[in-house]
Amino acid sequence: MIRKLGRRLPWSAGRPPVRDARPGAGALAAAPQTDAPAAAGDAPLLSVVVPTFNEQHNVPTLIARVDAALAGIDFELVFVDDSTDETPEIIARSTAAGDVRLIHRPPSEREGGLTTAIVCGLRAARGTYIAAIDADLQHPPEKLRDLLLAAQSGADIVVASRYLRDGSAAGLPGVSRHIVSAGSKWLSRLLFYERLRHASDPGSGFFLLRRSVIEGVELRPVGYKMLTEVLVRGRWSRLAEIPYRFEPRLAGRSKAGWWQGIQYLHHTYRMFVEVREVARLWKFLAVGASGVGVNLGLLWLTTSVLGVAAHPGWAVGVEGSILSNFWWNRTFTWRDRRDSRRFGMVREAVRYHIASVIGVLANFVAFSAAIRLGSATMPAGIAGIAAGFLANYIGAARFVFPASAGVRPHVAIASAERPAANDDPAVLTVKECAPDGARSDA
Ligand SMILES: Nc1nc2c(ncn2[C@@H]2O[C@H](COP(=O)(O)OP(=O)(O)O)[C@@H](O)[C@H]2O)c(=O)[nH]1
Ligand SMILES: [Mg+2]
Repeated sequence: MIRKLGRRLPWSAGRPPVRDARPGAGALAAAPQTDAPAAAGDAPLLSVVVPTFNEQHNVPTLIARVDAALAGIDFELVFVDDSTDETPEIIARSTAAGDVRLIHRPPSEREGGLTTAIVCGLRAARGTYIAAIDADLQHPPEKLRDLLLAAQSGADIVVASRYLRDGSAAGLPGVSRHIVSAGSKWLSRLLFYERLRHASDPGSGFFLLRRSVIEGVELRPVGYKMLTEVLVRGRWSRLAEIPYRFEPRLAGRSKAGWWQGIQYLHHTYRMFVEVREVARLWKFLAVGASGVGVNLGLLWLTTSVLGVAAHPGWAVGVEGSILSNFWWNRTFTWRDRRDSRRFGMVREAVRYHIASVIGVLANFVAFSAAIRLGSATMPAGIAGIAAGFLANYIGAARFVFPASAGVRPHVAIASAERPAANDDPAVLTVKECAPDGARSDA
């Protein structure tokens, strides 16, 4: 099989030339590629994207094990490297059976670290299926074949999971990493339940997807959780999971630290705000909390400042909070489903009032039932609020903003175009790896 080793030539300054390992091949920076450029139909079945940051002692074993695991499969390895050690030179000397492509990012292009490296690799990958795997052998390459088979059997995304029976997270170094891993997993699943409820390990760095899942989808991850980004923003309907044992690092040190925790929170916030069709329940809850403030504020304003009587003041407070909640839910929680036809907003507002009345009735019924069953007043009040909230939410989701009224596409679409083909597909262009959301041509 033809081997190609590409690198971004503009990034080569200041580093020793990367050499092609084939007998007689010269330094790539000096000698142009002699391999025939891959034709459109020459794309491999599988691209394996490997982010590397100072992994010189792990890369030879990784390449050998990927090679053995994928014997007989048409694949390419795409390294996205930010190393300051000998990693790129070692990759260049590889003798893998699959194509090996290397993208070495200069310091000025490394913003975002690991996840932007993976996005870069995903965008550069040419395979029908694309996998991501760490270079430190914490992810056993032997599982790649199983992941591919699961995708070929119909799954859009296949996740290698530590949290299934027969899987294990034992290789995580230290108790704190176990706590952070489990905590972030549950927070993500709770927040983005629409997309993650079936994902046992949304923080896994080891996964495989059909390229259509991310094609035309703008990816804007921060930190380490690339899979969560793909699951939340990608276009997929079938998820498969395969258990695996997360091994200790073969060599070298982890680059993860407390900073990744901050980045995780930033990333979570970004997805919460930017992705329309997730976390609706929580957005609805946040809007409801703001409504309490509006209600009490108006009550105070009318009765204490303007001298209005208590009951009219109460009515203004309640109506003001209903209208404010309606506006926020229309603008934030269900903004992709709002009815933009003539009088659409009026229709929605009327329905929202009906849903609110039903919510109050549900509150009353639950409160009365709890009292009848012998409950004290406060727990009964809480039961009433819960029932009212639920009825309100279901009413808003099904009756005020039903799915059929959606007029926007399922996910945000940025640049759907891949950059124009390069003469030599083994040499990646700067554009090809510009971070999503930061493309000049987007
Ligand atoms: N290109 C690139 N790769 C990185 C970066 N940080 C980590 N990696 C790679 O991502 C993978 C996982 O990183 P690691 O430090 O092992 O994180 P851990 O497994 O969560 O402890 C390894 O292959 C690293 O070499 C980065 O900033 N840039
Ligand atoms: Mg690791």
